[in-house]
Amino acid sequence: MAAKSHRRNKVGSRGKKRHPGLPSSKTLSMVDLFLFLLDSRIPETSLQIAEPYLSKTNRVYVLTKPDLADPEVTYAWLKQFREQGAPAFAVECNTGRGVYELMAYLKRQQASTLDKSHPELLSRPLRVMLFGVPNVGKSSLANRLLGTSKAAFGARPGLTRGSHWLRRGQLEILDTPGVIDTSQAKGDVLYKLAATWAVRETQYDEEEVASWLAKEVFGKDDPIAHINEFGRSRGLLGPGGRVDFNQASKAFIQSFREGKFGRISIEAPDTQTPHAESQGLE
Ligand SMILES: Nc1nc2c(ncn2[C@@H]2O[C@H](COP(=O)(O)OP(=O)(O)OP(=O)(O)O)[C@@H](O)[C@H]2O)c(=O)[nH]1
Ligand SMILES: [Mg+2]
Repeated sequence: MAAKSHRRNKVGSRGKKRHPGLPSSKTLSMVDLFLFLLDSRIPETSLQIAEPYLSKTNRVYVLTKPDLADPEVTYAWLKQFREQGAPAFAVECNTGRGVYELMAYLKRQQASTLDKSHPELLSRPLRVMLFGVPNVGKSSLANRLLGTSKAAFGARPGLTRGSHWLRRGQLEILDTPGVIDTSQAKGDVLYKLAATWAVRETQYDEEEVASWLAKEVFGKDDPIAHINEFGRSRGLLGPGGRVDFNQASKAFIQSFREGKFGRISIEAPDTQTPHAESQGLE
């Protein structure tokens, strides 16, 4: 009995961790391909934190929100994944850029579901599961691939509550909630997840995250002074005309999230060094 319930706690292969919000193992056994969504700004962290949940087989990487990341760094990530033998795509769900390439790949995979011994029978739909940290763009990708707006999406993490199958033609998509446990994330991992809004506001301290961004991503020696200057430029003043540091920190993070400082990759493959100055952000 214990062994059986243990088996239910695996995703896609043996020994993987399972969150209670994930689809049942029966549903998972129906999935042909796992689309593993990684935020283009932090692919390494998105991957590391989700890795314990998902099998290495039948995995396709999708770098999301590439419009917010340095295009050269995103290209380098795609190259690295492909050199490691994993199919990888960058898809901008807001505009649909890159969705054609992913769709063409899925169509080729779908064609291979044709039963070779009975070619007179129609091939069955391809079943694809979307998986990734909260707010990475899973529901937006489901909508793009299916040409609908059936999957609810929004700016805050934790919007999708349960797993849902959505279908159009020969494609079935399982949209999942962001079930990866981020509650244990600390230090740089937490700051990166917070900066890209993969965790809720209650999980981090805005002032710490903004200071980390200013220091580690923008290379500022005096991050506090930098955020104060930013706050002053935005008129975020408190009593006595002093900068409201908390409001300034929140606005600084939000500006980063919206790409107002430019297209910034926080993480790059080993061969690349992301640096705000080199991306013309100053
Ligand atoms: N800039 C940018 N924003 C995007 C892109 N794709 C999705 N978003 C935005 O990212 C936010 C999260 O999108 P969702 O599709 O709800 O993300 P999710 O992974 O389903 O989120 P949960 O269900 O909460 O885990 C929304 O505000 C989307 O508009 C993109 O390519 N570029
Ligand atoms: Mg969602």
